[in-house]
Formats: sequence, C-alpha cells, structure tokens
Amino acid sequence: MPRALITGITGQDGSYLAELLLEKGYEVHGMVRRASTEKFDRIEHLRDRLTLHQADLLDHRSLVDALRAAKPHEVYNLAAMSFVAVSWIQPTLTAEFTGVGVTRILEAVREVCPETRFYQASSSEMFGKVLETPQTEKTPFYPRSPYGVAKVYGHHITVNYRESYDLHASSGILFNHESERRGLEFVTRKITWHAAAIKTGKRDSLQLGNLDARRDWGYAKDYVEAMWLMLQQDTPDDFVIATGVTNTVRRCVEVAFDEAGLNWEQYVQIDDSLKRPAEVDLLVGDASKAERQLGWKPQTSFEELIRLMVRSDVALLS
Ligand code: NAP
Ligand code: G4F
Repeated sequence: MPRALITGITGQDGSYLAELLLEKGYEVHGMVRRASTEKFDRIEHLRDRLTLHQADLLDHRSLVDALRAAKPHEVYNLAAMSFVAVSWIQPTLTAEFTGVGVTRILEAVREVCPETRFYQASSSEMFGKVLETPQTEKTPFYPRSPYGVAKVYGHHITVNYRESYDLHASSGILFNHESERRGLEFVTRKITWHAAAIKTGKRDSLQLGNLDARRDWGYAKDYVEAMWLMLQQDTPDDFVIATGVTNTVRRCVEVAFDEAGLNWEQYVQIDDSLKRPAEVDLLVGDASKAERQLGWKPQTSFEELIRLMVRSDVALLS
C-alpha cells in the first residue's frame, strides 16, 4: 500500500488531497500543529482513516520524527502561511513558514527518506507584476508581497535540492483555486458567504477592496489531482496549473449575487483599508505543459465554481 504524508492536511487543499489519496488506496498521514483548541473541521469526516503527527515547519526535530513514523513514499508540502494580505503584517513569520520551512522539510526528507517523492506548493503569486501573459513555467518571477517573495524562495530551493541531491522534487505553480472549504478571508469565499448571508438575512452589506484585480480561478478538487499526477512521473519537474481564463473580482461579485438572486450594487461597499500596499493586477496561466505531460485539464468553469460555492454557503447558513 503506498504511503503519503501531507503537511497542511487541515487546510483546503490538504483535505481534498487526503480524500483523493484515500480513494486511490493510499495510507494517508497528515502533519498537524498543536493548538489549545483543535480545528480539524475540514478533515473531521476522514479522521478515523488518517494517521496524524504533531509537527511544525519551524521545528526540524518534529519534521524528522514525523517522517520516521510515517515512512512515506510521497510527501506533499502544502503547509504555509497562505493569506497574502497578512504577509505584510507578519513578514518575517511568513518568510519562516512559507520560505525557510521548505528547506527544513527538504532537509528532513534528505536525512530520513531521500527516495521519497516530494511536492512543493508553489504559487502564481510568484509572477506578481507579470512580465508576460499568459504565465508559463518559463515566465520570470516578480513577486509583489512578502508571501510571494517567500514562495519564490521555496520554489527555488526545491529546484536546487532536486539538482544538488537528485531528489524527486516537483513544484506545482498553482493559480488561485477555491472551493466550499476555502478560508472565509479569501475573496471568493468572502463574497459567496456574504451573498448567502445577505440572502438569509444574517448580514446587510459586504466590504471589499480592489474590484479590478484579475485572477485565474479554478476548483481545488481539480487541482489536487494535478499534484498527485506530478508525483507519478518518472522525472520530477515544474508545472503551471491553471484554467487559462481570467476574471475580475467585480465579475465574481456579479456571479455570486446573481446566484443568490440579489442586486450586488445595493450591498457592496468599497473599503480602502482592504486594498494592498502592492497589488497583483492580472494573473492568467498557460497549463499546456501539464495537459501534454500529465494529461491534466481543469473540469470546472469559473461560473460553475462560484455558483456551487454560493449554493453551499446558502445551505450552510439556512
Ligand atoms: P490553507 O487552507 O491556508 O492551509 C494551510 C495549511 O498550512 C493549514 O493546514 C495550516 O495549519 C498549515 N500550516 C500553516 N503554518 C504551518 C506551520 N508552521 N507548520 C505546520 N503547518 C502549518 O491553504 P490552501 O489554500 O490549502 O493552500 C495549500 C498550499 O498551497 C499553501 O502552501 C498555499 O500557499 C499554496 N497555494 C494555494 C493556492 C490557492 O489558491 N489555494 C494557490 C497557490 C498555492 P493550521 O490549520 O494549523 O493553520
Ligand atoms: O482571494 P485573495 O486574498 O487571493 P490572492 O491574494 O490572489 O492569493 C491566493 O492565491 C494565490 C495564488 O495566486 C495563493 F498563492 C495564495 O495562497 C492565496 O490562495 O485575493 C484575490 C484578489 C486580490 O487582488 C485582492 O486585492 O482579490 C482582491 N480583493 C479585493 N477585496 C480582496 C478583497 N481580497 C481579499 N482577501 N479580501 C477582500 O476584501
């Protein structure tokens, strides 16, 4: 039976990846942080089928122990401080978790299980102030946030360990992906949740920042399949995972409020404090390498995604 260890298993992607690997017959291990109150909501339905190990990306010893206990054939490094806006508030902690944390887990893999296949969760945020459109694996990086800078470090150190130590280490450059399990602070879920809350009488307005930003939004369930496919290849490599379609935040609001049967202009207010010190204006990815080499294609359109998120939030709040 193949064994996998997922860091960040309590997050959006970790929970979907755990489901996918269990379906494929894996023994699934997850790394979790100690907290005074456990928040394992996204994996509660899987708890009796998972083996959880307490560890932290800041702590080398705990990473080594988790790897020794799990003996994984595959490691998926999804753990990170993943919210861009907070990376300006906690820039050095973001660098530690999201950047140097990647070196710590790579060092632990090198020490305990150098044959293990390794996946690094890289990000389209690395393209930042984009130098070409659409963005591919060859597009130079120009990060625009402390989070983006940390992800560039994590990406390069993964490539470097692959080349220095011959590790089977791959990096997925994933564009924004969302779902019913997305954290409430990210813009799509903030919008779908508020549309549902206004519809059900629990809120009467929604404050947003920059409505003109454009993102290439896909469905998290489709994207975890790409992570798994990368680790099934004989040769490790880097892949852009995206839909190839870009939409504005404003369009996301229009679709969400339409699904809720509401006129968005009556409820949405602009709050300048939600605008970022430096913005990523436009992201749109070219995933043709992933289609060619992995046979991966997105299955869910932007509109389907936003509408299913609204329906899920209405059900949640009703
Ligand atoms: P998420 O929902 O925010 O989950 C992040 C996970 O990382 C959580 O399980 C969190 O644990 C864990 N974590 C944070 N700091 C940690 C630490 N010091 N030690 C151990 N675990 C820690 O993020 P996501 O959307 O699933 O994204 C997964 C990964 O893909 C992240 O690396 C993110 O940066 C990257 N990414 C995401 C997207 C996207 O659009 N979703 C796009 C590109 C790349 P707690 O539950 O304890 O907080
Ligand atoms: O949903 P967001 O916070 O996602 P962002 O910054 O693009 O980052 C996400 O995608 C990255 C991949 O490119 C990941 F690496 C990262 O971990 C994360 O998952 O913001 C999207 C856009 C931004 O331009 C932001 O300025 O929405 C704009 N926005 C406008 N009003 C808002 C708001 N974003 C948030 N979170 N909240 C607002 O009220």
